[in-house]
Amino acid sequence: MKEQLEQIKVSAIERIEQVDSLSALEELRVYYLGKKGELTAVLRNMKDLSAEERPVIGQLANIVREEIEKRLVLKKGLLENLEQNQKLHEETIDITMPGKVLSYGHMHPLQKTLEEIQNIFLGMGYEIIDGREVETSYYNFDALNLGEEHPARDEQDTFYITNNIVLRTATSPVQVHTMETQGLPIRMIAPGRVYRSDEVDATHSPVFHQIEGLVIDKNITFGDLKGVLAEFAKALFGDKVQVKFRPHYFPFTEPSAEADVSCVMCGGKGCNVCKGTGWIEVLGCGMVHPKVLEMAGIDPNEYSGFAFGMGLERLTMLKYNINDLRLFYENDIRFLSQF
Ligand code: 2NM
Repeated sequence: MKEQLEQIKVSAIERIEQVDSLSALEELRVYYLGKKGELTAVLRNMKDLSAEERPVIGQLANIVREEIEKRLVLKKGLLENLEQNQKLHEETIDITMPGKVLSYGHMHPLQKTLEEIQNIFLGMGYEIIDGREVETSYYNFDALNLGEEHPARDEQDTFYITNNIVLRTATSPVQVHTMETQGLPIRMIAPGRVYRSDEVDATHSPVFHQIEGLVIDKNITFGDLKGVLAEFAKALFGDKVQVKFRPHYFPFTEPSAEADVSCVMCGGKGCNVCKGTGWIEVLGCGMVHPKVLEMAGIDPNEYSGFAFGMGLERLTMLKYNINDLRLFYENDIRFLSQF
């Protein structure tokens, strides 16, 4: 038994010496000292020994156990040190490496132009009023003096929800609601999404954005219209642009006009943006038709007013020299981050 204990000691010391990981070391501890370990197995046989031999072997067994335990503890400390050093080495931080670059969000060019336009009108004392995108055909057509046979009512141009509910084709219904409910005088703009049943191409989209405006008070004249809209165009495109008004026709205004600015690209000399004319159309406008005032409950003998409408996409394309409207909706960061 003495030899057996000696042999356990020698083999344990040798294997502890050779082990190179904490988990393997733990396996060795269990193998030699555990409940089913080699040393325990030897001690279990002590009952077969004589009374003289028992204390001698018992003492030897204790010495062997202590020796193995001591070596296990030493080796454990050694391995822990080693692992720690290796970890520290692997996790070295290179403080000269460049940091992570955060990419910031960016305001959409349409939103930028919208806010600019809103600020111009806010500065002239206008209110910004919201409306619904789903309208009755009364507010979208009838109240604007578009007769039953007006081509804009055609199913080919308008998205119909039912016979008399449509996706608004302009923001003018907001003006009509305002005239009906807000009281006078009125100075407002209505920006928002509008819908027309168009095929997508470089200048058309079934969903786009308009900004319409309305002024109603006593003694409002076409002179007021020209003054306000010329100021607006200069504020948006720069002091140097010239503004002119051409006669036009809209069913909801009389007289009606379109406003042009001298070409923002060539300054009026003629280029491919203005198609050689030197002028670019930027908005439609006119004096609100007496019938439209009357239908909204405003007496046209006492009050008059002007209204106007413009396309946000078109103005933004002119302002930033963008040649394809689809770019606004594709959310390509390479496009968006240019503005
Ligand atoms: C335009 C051009 C001219 C317009 C008219 C009205 C209303 F409701 F007062 F009659 N709202 N918007 C108007 C007038 C819109 O867009 C090209």
